[in-house]
Amino acid sequence: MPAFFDRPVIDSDPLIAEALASELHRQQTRIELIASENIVSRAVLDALGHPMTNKTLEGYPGNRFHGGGEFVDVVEQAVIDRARELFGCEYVNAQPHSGTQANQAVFFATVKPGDKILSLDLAAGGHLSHGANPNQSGRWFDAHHYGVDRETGLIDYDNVARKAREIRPALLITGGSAYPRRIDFRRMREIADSVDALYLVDMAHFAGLVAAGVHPSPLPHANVVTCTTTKTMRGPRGGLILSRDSRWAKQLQSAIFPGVQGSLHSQIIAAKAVCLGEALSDEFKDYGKRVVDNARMLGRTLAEHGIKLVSGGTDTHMLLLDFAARGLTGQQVQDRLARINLTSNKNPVPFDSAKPSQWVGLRLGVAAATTRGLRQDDFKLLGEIIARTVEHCEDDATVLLQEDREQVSQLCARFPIYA
Ligand code: DSN
Repeated sequence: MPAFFDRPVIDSDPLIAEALASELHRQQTRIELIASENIVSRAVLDALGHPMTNKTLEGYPGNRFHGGGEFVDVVEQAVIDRARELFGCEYVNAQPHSGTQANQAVFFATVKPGDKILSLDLAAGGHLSHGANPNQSGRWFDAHHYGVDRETGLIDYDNVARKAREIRPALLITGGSAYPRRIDFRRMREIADSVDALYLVDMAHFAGLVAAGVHPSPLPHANVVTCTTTKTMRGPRGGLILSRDSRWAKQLQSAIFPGVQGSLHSQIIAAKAVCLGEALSDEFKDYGKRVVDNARMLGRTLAEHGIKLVSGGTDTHMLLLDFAARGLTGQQVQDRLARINLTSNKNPVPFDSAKPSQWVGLRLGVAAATTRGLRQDDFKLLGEIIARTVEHCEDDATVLLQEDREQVSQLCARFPIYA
């Protein structure tokens, strides 16, 4: 057999092998606090690195354009069956390559170019693919946005209802990337119904919490739900479309293929099946509960140290910190945290500048570190470290940096990943 089939990347491509090894080391030695990230199981990695990646297939299980799909049919059907059980829904599409493509397919199935859509403003925590200007969705649709209340940081449902009456969108969207609170799905559906709009919930960030039973499910209320299998779901990169409303099944099937995608990513579908299998376990329920407890502890600790949290706290895995009153940018704090091996991302806060370099927010998420094993006491410690970092963001407090870096190293050593 040619060496090609068995030679590891370390022998065949040292540049890439070194980057892969460095990335693993980075993950092992830093605490990940980016809310859209998590740490997948060895079983998910096994599926991702499997020769199933060689298989090209279009269509759906039992009805493919190419031969040889019998084993991919098994894994795709497993995604469908497991997602149905987990989320209590009839319709599941396992194939979206990402959350954005899942949303794109929902648009393709339910609205026409030029139609009005109404979604959460990007700076208030929405998502690019919900009609933001630079995204295709912003170019193809007449996109309008609702925000949050300036004082509370919460969605003002009366304002959404007013906007919906004024605009009369074809599609009302909730969910996004940086809204840390629960959404009133029932109220949103009532608003959508009152103007004959369809209701789409993008639960990309909190899907794992819904799966674990620690967050209300949008499925009973939305016409269509999309999510990713990353983030709190703790699985591979990719998306899902879910619905209890079978009226949309046919359109959604053809919207993904051949509408917005071609061949499916077979090995990713296998990894999604593994992730959903894990999400059905008691261990996952416990993980979901710990995520919520840890996020609350981190929020409480930060607030006790005088850090302003948008909306005053969190109901999810995510916190949004606002440094406007301190005269700091999110980038400054992100850079300073990076120096003590905490990874985070700058983020706009509601009503923030349009320029990323001037954003005054920082988004934190606890899912990855919770998967790693950190518990509430550890998040209390992390909250104290983060508060101190913010306090000293502009000094050259080298001793503090060293102390904090050491504490983070100890946490990484206590909670190792990937032997
Ligand atoms: N929307 C981006 C985020 O939340 O970080 C990627 O999923």
